[in-house]
Amino acid sequence: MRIDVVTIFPEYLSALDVSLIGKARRDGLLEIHVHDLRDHTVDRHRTVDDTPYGGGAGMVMKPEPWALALESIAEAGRSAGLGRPVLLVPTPSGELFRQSVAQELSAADHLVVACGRYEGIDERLFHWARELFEVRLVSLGDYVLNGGEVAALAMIEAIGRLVPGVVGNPESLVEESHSDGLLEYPVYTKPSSWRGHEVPDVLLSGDHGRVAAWRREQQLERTRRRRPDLLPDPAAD
Ligand code: 6GU
Repeated sequence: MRIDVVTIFPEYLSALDVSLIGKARRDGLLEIHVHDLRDHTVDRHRTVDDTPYGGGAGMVMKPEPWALALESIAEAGRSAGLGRPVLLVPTPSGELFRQSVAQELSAADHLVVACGRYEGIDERLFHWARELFEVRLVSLGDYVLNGGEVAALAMIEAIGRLVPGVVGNPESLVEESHSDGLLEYPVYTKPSSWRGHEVPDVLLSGDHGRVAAWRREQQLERTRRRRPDLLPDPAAD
């Protein structure tokens, strides 16, 4: 998978050099390019923002530097024989980025992430971009970050780890929170007694059937307590 990230803070994305995603890049499983949006400005001050029409607080990102950056990236993908790219736009006004979205996006061969700052990007950019990209505006949740960079890191990690080969043991992708719509069961390691806290007996029993049933119960109980919104609505028929 090829991933291009466009930002005015390229150094923010240096986290993509380390850990699992860093290794996947070195192994050639993920090809990640980070671009400075200001390299696609044409004025002496390398301006990327301006005041909003209609008034209001803050600044809006100008569409033209984005169009120039995205055109050159789309062309690079086309030259490399990649399919229609997905333009992923982290924004608190997007659809919720959930595991199912990560799953869908992990099947793409070219992902382009547009990290906005300030009050956002001129809306016309997204309409223009539909010609070249499948456009998806996505939010991490109901809170506000200063820009798309931290969200982009989270999304790239969630998507990248689903690309075959990136996670060494594919079994670890099956038994984890959200993979089956429920939260993960609690986990324990040695020692079995630690500072007066014990590992549940069933996990020491060696009875795989009982362990599996207990874990399922724990998943349902945790989800009911912490995230009832994930369970089917009992009021629905
Ligand atoms: Cl994707 N972007 C920003 N700026 N803030 C957010 C977010 C995204 N998701 C939650 N808050």
